[in-house]
Amino acid sequence: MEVMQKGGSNMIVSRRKPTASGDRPASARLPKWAGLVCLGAVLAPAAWAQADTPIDFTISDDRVVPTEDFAVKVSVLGAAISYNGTDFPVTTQLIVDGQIYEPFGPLDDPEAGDVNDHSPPRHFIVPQVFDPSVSIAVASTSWHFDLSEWKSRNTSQPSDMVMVLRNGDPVPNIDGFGDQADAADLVATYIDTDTNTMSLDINQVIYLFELATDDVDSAYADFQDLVVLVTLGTTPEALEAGDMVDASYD
Ligand SMILES: [Ca+2]
Repeated sequence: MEVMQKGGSNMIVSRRKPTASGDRPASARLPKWAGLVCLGAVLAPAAWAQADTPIDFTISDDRVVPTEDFAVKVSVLGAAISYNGTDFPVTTQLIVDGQIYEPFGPLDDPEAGDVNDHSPPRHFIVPQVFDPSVSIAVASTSWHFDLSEWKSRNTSQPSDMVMVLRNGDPVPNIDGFGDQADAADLVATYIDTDTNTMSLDINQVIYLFELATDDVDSAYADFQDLVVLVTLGTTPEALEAGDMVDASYD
């Protein structure tokens, strides 16, 4: 996904970037959620009612790139990847300006870093203000039962296996594999049920990671193996003072 600025800093328009799968038939490379990634949305300027001052940012491929000084909060809203009732470990890290943050445990340790444990959402505010144009990325890895590495994603590298949700996007309509919760269940707190669209602040994005398969047409592809919310603010203190909205799911 590539987002371009148009008509000033407050207008952000997205378009789908050709991918390596571009030589496949169109019908084969457009999963049922394709419209979500294409929509990206035109963002309204600052007339947004929220606790913190909005931070302008663009999304280049899947990287969040703020256009002014910023602080960042990362929230693991949930994870759901399992087979025959056994959970696969999932680990994650935040990368800001090349610095790695692992507040929820190491990316390379499926035991100490596992966030697929049905816990309530986890939140972390990086205690630092960053310069504009520094990119933010989220990495994630799933692990097999024997604790061997399974799939890895990093939002700094565009992938069909990561979806990005912003305010106004349609709610993902993807069934969870087996008895897992649906992607929509994991983001339920951020859904406007009147319009069936995502209701996020202008300074927020949600990443939906598929960590079971590299095939978007697979039944395993349910895009809730890890769900991460990124919130930008002016300072760590401002983020701390903001509403800490928790999602809940089974
Ligand atoms: Ca799943």
